[in-house]
Amino acid sequence: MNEQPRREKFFGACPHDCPDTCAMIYEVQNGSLVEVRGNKQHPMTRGGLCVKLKDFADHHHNPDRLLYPLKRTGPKGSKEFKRISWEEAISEIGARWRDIIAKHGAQAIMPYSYLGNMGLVQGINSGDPFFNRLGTTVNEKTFCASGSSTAWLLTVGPTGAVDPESFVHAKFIVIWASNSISTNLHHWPFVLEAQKRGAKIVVIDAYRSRTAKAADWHICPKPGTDGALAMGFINSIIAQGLVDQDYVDNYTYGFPELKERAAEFTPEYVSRTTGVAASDIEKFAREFATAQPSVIRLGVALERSAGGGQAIRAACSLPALVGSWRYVGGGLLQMPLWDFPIDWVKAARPDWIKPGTRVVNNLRLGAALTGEMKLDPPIKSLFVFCTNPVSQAPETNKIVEGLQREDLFTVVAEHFLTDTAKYADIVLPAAMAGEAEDMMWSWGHFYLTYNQKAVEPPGECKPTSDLWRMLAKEMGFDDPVFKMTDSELCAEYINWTDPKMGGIDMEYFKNHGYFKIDVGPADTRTPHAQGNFPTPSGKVEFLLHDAKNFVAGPFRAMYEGEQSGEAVDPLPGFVPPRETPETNPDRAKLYTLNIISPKSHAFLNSCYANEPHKVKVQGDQFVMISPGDAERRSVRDGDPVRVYNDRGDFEGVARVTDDVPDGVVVATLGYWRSLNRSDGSVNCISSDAWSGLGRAPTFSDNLVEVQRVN
Ligand SMILES: Nc1nc2c(c(=O)[nH]1)N[C@H]1C(S)=C(S)[C@@H](COP(=O)(O)OP(=O)(O)OC[C@H]3O[C@@H](n4cnc5c(=O)[nH]c(N)nc54)[C@H](O)[C@@H]3O)O[C@H]1N2
Ligand SMILES: Nc1nc2c(c(=O)[nH]1)N[C@H]1C(S)=C(S)[C@@H](COP(=O)(O)OP(=O)(O)OC[C@H]3O[C@@H](n4cnc5c(=O)[nH]c(N)nc54)[C@H](O)[C@@H]3O)O[C@H]1N2
Ligand SMILES: [Mo]
Repeated sequence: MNEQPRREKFFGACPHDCPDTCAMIYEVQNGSLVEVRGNKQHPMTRGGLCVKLKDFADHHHNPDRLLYPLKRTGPKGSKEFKRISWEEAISEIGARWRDIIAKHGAQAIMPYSYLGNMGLVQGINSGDPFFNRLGTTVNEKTFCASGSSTAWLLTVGPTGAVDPESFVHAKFIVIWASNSISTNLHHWPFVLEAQKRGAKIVVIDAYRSRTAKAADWHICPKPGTDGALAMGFINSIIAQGLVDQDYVDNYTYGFPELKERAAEFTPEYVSRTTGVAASDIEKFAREFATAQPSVIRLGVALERSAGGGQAIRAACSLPALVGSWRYVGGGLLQMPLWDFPIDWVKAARPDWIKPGTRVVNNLRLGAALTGEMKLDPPIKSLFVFCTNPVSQAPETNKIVEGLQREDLFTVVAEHFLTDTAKYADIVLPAAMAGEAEDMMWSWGHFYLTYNQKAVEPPGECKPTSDLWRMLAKEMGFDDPVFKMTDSELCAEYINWTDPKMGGIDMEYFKNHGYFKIDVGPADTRTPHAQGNFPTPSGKVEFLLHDAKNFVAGPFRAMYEGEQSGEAVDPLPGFVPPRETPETNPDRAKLYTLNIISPKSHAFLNSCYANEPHKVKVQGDQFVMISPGDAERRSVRDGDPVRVYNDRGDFEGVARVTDDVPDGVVVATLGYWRSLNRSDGSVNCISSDAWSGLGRAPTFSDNLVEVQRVN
């Protein structure tokens, strides 16, 4: 009688910017998404969802969601909008752009996107074909892993390297600047399994994070000094006679030069620079070399200071030096992404960029919009999707100033009226993951994961892919890519004939939901036991073989020409952070504390930070400070504090704790400034300076001062 209609099930893929890319199941009843579960069949993500995703259906039903296109009626940032139709929205965008192009050229228009959605069809690069065809400014996207990737490519080339599932075989696991329990949760059981089998877990982190607390050994260098630490490890390995000379002779390039460089990094010097005891440096070197297989999981955060890239090159040299690559589970894990058979050229159409088109980096948005960069033509229109720069990009006060320009025509496609969307002239309501078909790659494992459309989007929300179809029509482009369906696009971007695809086709995804690309079995795989590194020399390049020729294959276009203007050091080494009491004493007279701003446990970047039940788990914006530093400022636990430097300020609640060393404060990322105390969040204080490699951000390289708010 009161029989419930049957629940339909669809395959899902978590769309978030996270290494885990969980396989999920959407459950639908009467056309409504009622539950989202992890897919238990999946060998890596195993049916568990994190604190962010465990009520993902509610996220879809959040009453604050944007449901209709909006047009601004009040001053910029006032949140005064009126509802308009999609036809009006698209034709207004078309009209404004035609006018801008006539007066200033298409480069006065700039897209701005990031990994709010990682999907090949709905995510970060989905707009590239359209904007490249239109001839806009190219937005260089180096928020994350660009410094790490540059260092990786220079040293070991585009290899997926160690399978995260092979970690169970490791005996010495180093998690370097990654808070895995919060940011890579589904890798943690593999680490624990290794520990159960006798492995030692070492976390190298600038404060006692959740993951550091769970480790066997926490090594705590001063922020941004990891380059010195890694070079110190190299020196100590050599000094203690622990080099695997056979591996080094056959599969590495430039050992004599590395040895000479490393000799400068005596235990005493490294200890003074990093704050890590000389005895710990020697002990680490000994154990890393002898407790084989040893493996390093490189966190993205390692790149976030002036010397980040150089530090990563040094860290990437360690396993080759001691021959870890010989063993199953030994070596390095950065991003398995490099092995994915995806046709990035088809997905992003870099071949449509006209020669001479200018590039504006996403970390310099404030400088670009305010005129500080003196762009000619200036940016007259900004099109933002899948990112929230007012929360996530550095020097946010400058960005807000730029977004308030009356002559800037800003369009934002979003789920919510974020700190960025509120400054838009036109807001476009975006579909969520369960509402659009997509194909997800991963930067934390070797699975491609298919996301089926489970339900219709609510209101008038549209998937991102529809934007490019509508805008292409409006601008008169009839290239085939703008007429393809989402299903066709999913299939289009995969190189099905690559042996790693194992001969499968789209039907396989429709029946199974995910596929592990064929890189060999995790229990026997040793990808670099005999070298075979995809570098110019085929070896691990301690010394650059040919700096101009460092990227093989399809990634060449992405990394060609290190554009920072600085020559690349032929060897790894230590570049000191820009902002510390030791390296910038004048600045340190005003601001004495190094701030680090890692990820929040219960938010995904700024996603979910507007949802009260997630803020309840995460806590209000807090500032962790050592007992000594707190006492010197008359700050007690729970006091409201202001954190400031010359770039801006934000407020939070003090957490006095010896989890942070003296001289360091920690404030996690993602809080919306409009929901925080005093309209500020952590990126108000961070610098838009690049680190040395890959134009990476320097979020861990900022001095601030903290004062109690009365
Ligand atoms: N819960 C949650 N998960 C996430 C995200 C999120 O916002 N929330 N974001 C996703 C994204 S985009 C990314 S890139 C990944 C990032 O994942 P992680 O690489 O884990 O990034 P973070 O949490 O920023 O930083 C990790 C650790 O590095 C430490 N650290 C910072 N600077 C330094 C330094 O100079 N030296 C050393 N040794 N340690 C340092 C921090 O204290 C922190 O504990 O996480 C993804 N997963
Ligand atoms: N201080 C400091 N700053 C940092 C970092 C740090 O560690 N410290 N980390 C940096 C890193 S690693 C990263 S990756 C960046 C991340 O920065 P962002 O990529 O800007 O991350 P989010 O805040 O998650 O913003 C994504 C936005 O996209 C929206 N969105 C999600 N899916 C879709 C969709 O399908 N369509 C549309 N139109 N919108 C969608 C979401 O609602 C959200 O508002 O932040 C960087 N900023
Ligand atoms: Mo990231």
